[in-house]
Amino acid sequence: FSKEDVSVLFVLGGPGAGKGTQCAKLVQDYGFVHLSAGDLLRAEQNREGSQYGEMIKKCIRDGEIVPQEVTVQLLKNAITSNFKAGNKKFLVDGFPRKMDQAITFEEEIVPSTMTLFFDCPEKVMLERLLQRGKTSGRIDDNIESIKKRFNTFVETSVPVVEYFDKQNKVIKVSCDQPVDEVYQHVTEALKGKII
Ligand code: UP5
Ligand code: MG
Repeated sequence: FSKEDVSVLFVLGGPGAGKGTQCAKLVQDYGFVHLSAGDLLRAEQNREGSQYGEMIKKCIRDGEIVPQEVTVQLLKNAITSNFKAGNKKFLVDGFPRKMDQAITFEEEIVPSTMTLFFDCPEKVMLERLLQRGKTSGRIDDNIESIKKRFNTFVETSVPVVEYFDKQNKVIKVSCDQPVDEVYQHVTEALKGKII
């Protein structure tokens, strides 16, 4: 595909902010393809024969960012195969969360149209993650990992949001309300720009 053929909306926000939940709703109503970088990494971690399995597992458990080469390639493969199947509009969820990823993705794959940023108090995110951890089976939904994820978010990922904000490319939505209320704000904010 060429850069003109596809559009990408980055979806960012702290751990447990509700990125995946809101993306699922946008997929239903507006026909985006939802690509969660975390989901792609977990699938790669579990893929038989993957040379990256152990490394990904360790990074996820420790809330660290997997080296960009791995994640960018997974996203590129997913966009390419979805494009071949006729899809052109992508929600890239939980990526880029480090500056090097942002630059590589926009240079080598496609510049993002906008970034949808979910703003959420840490206390709310913590409650959501601990609640989800009771049943999620995610190796990073425990208090030790959650603290590390919050640190990485503040130190490494917030600067990426600021970088796009300086380009006037961030749509910020507060997500400390019930799912449907947040979604209403999301659709209002995206109307006329993206949807
Ligand atoms: N919930 C959601 N919205 C709610 C609402 N409005 N009111 C009440 N409850 C709400 O939601 C989390 C929980 O909250 C759910 O139980 C939900 O029902 C409830 P969810 O939609 O899953 O939130 P999300 O923001 O998607 O949280 P997630 O845990 O997926 O965020 P992370 O960013 O931490 O996880 P991700 O999978 O993106 O990344 C995991 C790890 O992968 C990273 O820590 C990192 O180690 C690695 N990674 C990389 O290395 N590189 C990358 O590029 C991406 C990931
Ligand atoms: Mg998610």
